[in-house]
Amino acid sequence: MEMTIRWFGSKSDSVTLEQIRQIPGVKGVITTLYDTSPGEVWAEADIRAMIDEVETAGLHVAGIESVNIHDAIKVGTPDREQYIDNYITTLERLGKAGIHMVCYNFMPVFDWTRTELARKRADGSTVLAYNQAAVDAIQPEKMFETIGGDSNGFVMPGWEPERMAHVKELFEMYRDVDEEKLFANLKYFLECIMPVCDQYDINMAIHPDDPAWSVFGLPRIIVNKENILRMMKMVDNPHNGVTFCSGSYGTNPENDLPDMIRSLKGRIHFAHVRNLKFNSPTDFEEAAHLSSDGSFDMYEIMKALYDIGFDGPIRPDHGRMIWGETAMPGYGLYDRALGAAYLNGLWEAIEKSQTR
Ligand SMILES: [Mn+2]
Repeated sequence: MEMTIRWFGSKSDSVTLEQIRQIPGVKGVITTLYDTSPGEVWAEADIRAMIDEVETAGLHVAGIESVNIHDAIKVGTPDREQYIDNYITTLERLGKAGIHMVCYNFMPVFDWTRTELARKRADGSTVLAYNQAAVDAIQPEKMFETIGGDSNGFVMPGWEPERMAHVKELFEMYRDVDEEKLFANLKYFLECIMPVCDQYDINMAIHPDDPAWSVFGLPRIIVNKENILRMMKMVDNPHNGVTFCSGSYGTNPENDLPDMIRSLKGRIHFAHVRNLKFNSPTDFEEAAHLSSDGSFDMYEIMKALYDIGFDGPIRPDHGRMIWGETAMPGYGLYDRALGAAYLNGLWEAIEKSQTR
């Protein structure tokens, strides 16, 4: 595996490349072009500039998170052809520039959903949290005010104001899309892009839906072992793979995370590893990465990744906000650096216990 950190670009991130470079064991960043909208073709010059900026700082771009999918593709409207062509052109340009991993998701309307961005924990740190009763009590369009209004002035990925201004229209677009339709549209999209992925050896890594169940009545399909294996089989190409995100699949305690990892040997192209603390089956908060701070056994998760021979980029995921830092919720420097160091430590111990 290769330890990486997500970076939101010099215009949007409070964390600098120089700081990332000083985290032990981190040589790669996961980034994207933040000025593009879903459906747009990425300009070659912009891709080059992004790579050059990262390389000038002594790091490299280990993958893209994300190249977002236009709603026309998810809904399956006639204009999806144009958007798929655009996506293929972007992949071709990324491949030519030496990028081999692209993360994306297939969630309708909302990306990840949380009900609090700064829940205070006993140690004074703040974390993102989710409470089902709070989601049930809120109108979908009000959700944006919760997420957008409490983010320390940062624009949260997936919750861009331009997008949320159209939330009612988006719901209307998805009115006739059920789970089967969403699966069919995902299959159609993947079959169209696999040739360019084969040509440039680009690993597509679908991010699970977060939380891993339907919210606001919208269909969600990338939620459990059964569905993800169905997706792997329906387009049975090694370039059709997954981002294994422990914090997203783990929102459903019925998901056995190490077992899921083992069932996806050869198809995990990217890993997000973090811990959650469940206060009840319908209320959880993000914890420190350390196993004992939350509900997951992080050793077993890393061991499963080791056992399947995982060699892609991995990153600590959302961190707590600690030590007085002001940053995008979940994406401060300090706790993610602690997470990277901890995951590197687990990996070294697992590796040495296997080979000595
Ligand atoms: Mn994730």
